[in-house]
Amino acid sequence: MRKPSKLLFILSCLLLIIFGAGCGAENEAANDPKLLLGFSQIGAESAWRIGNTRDIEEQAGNYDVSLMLEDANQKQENQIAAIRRFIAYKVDVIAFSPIVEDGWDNVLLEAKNAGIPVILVDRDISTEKEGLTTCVIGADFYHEGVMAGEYLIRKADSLGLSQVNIVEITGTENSTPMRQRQAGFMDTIKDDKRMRVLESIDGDFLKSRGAECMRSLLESYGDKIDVVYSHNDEMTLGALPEIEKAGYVPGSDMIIISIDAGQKAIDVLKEGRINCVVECTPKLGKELMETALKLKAGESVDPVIHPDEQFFSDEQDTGSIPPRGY
Ligand code: GYE
Repeated sequence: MRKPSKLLFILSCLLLIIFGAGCGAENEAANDPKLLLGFSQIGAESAWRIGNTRDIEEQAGNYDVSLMLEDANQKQENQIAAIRRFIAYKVDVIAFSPIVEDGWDNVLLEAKNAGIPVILVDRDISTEKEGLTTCVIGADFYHEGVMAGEYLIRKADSLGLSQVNIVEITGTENSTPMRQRQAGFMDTIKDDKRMRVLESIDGDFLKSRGAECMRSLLESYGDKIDVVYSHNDEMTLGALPEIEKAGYVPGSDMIIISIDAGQKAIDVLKEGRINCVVECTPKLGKELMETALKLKAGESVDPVIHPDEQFFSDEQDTGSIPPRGY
């Protein structure tokens, strides 16, 4: 009696070890994400940015990517500190949206020395050094500026204007969208003799700054202003009430051109108080996850990935524009 029960005990232990270990491995696989991604977001300055963060979180879930998300509260030093934490944590891939273009060399060299690939999301950097980043996933901001300029030329033609006085409210100084949206627009209108830029003023992509800038532009130029070209919806939405308070009707007394095409600006376009909104999609999460997974697998990736973008304007039936989702 004693021998068989001991044998049974040993057999049960063996079975437990074999199956137990098997189950453990399965559980581990189920809980083990495919990749650990550190992402430093700029902040929450606009509907665009909030939509971008939401999309990245959703897509991380869809692709089984474990996301370490850090919000830099609009400060470059916070982004640099976040990247250092990602390096210390030994994430598989680092991604970040650089608030400005300069000043990243040191921290990116640290990431490179740690062997962690870096993806730029939304905005680009400027550097003399080779191989600090793998790719940039973001809009073609130059083309957005071109679309805004081309719209203005068509609008001036259709209204038969002989002189067009423009004020420009720009995004964060030294950021890629600010530089490129300005360059694309200016290059497009520069040979048109009717166009004159009265002033470009820094609105930092913020609604409150958009209002302040517009107040100061109205004080300086008043009814000389024919066109307000604003680098994002938030600043445009800040500027519009100021224009109205000063007694002008935006959309007819002044041509209003904006960028982003979030839902609020599209609603105002439908009311006729904005004339043109160039699209900039915040939905970069899918490309980000796919690119990060490729990098982890040691595959090569495209150095520049631009989403397709369009524009919306009073030249079309604005009633049929579908919901924007941000
Ligand atoms: O247009 C603006 C945001 O970098 C494209 O940043 C982005 C810009 C966007 O705050 O609304």
